[in-house]
Amino acid sequence: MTYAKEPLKKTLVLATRNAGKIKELESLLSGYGLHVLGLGDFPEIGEIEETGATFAENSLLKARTVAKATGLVALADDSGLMVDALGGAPGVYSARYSDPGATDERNNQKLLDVMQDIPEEKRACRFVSVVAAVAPNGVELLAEGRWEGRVLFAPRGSGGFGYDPLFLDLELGQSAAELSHADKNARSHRGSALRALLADWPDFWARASR
Ligand code: ITT
Repeated sequence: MTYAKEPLKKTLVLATRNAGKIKELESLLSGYGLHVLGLGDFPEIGEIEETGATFAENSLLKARTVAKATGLVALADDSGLMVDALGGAPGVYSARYSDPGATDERNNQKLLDVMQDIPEEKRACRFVSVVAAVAPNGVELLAEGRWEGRVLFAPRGSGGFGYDPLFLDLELGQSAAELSHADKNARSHRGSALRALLADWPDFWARASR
C-alpha cells in the first residue's frame, strides 16, 4: 500500500536569543515553506560568545556554532547601530553599549547622554544587519542590509526593540518604534538583508543538501 505523503518541510534554526529579532525574522520567513525552530528547542546550546570584530564575523560565528550543534541549517543575524558622530559606535557593541549586562533602556540612555550636545544635522546614523545561513556540510551564505536615519533627542514610540525609539526614518518622519511590524520589516536593515539572502535561497539549499 502507498501513502500520499506531504513533502517534508525544510527545517531552519534561528541562531538568536533576541526576542525582537525572532519576531521580525519569523515574519520575514513566513510563506517560504520552512519549519522554523529557535534556540529554545536546543537548551543544550549555551551562550555563544561574540568575539568577532565585524558584523559578518559574529553572524558567521553564531550560525556556524548552531549548525554544528544541531546538524541543521542555522540562520543568524548580527546587527547594530552605527553613528557617524561617534566614529561608527556603538557598532558591533550595540547590545552591550552601556555595560556588560545592558538593557535596551540603559543603552538608549547612554546614547542620549553621549550625544546630548551634538546638533541635529550631525546626528546621522544607520542600522546594519548581516545575516548568515550556514549548513552542517559547511555551505555558507551571507547578506547585508542597511537603514539610514538620524538619532533623535528623546525616545518616540513603543514598538520594536533596542534603539528603535531613538532612530528616526527621515523619509517617513517616524521613529522605528512608531512603525507597524510590517512597515519596519519593509524598510529595515534586517528586512533588506534577509530579502537579499532569500534571493539566493534555492541555490543555497541545493548546495546545503549535497
Ligand atoms: P543575538 O546575538 O542572540 O542575536 P543580540 O541582541 O546580542 O542577540 P547582536 O549582538 O546582533 O544581538 O546585537 C544587536 C543589537 O543592536 C541589539 O541588541 C540592539 O541593541 C541593536 N539593534 C539591532 N537591530 C536593531 C533593530 O532592528 N532595532 C533596534 N535596535 C537594533
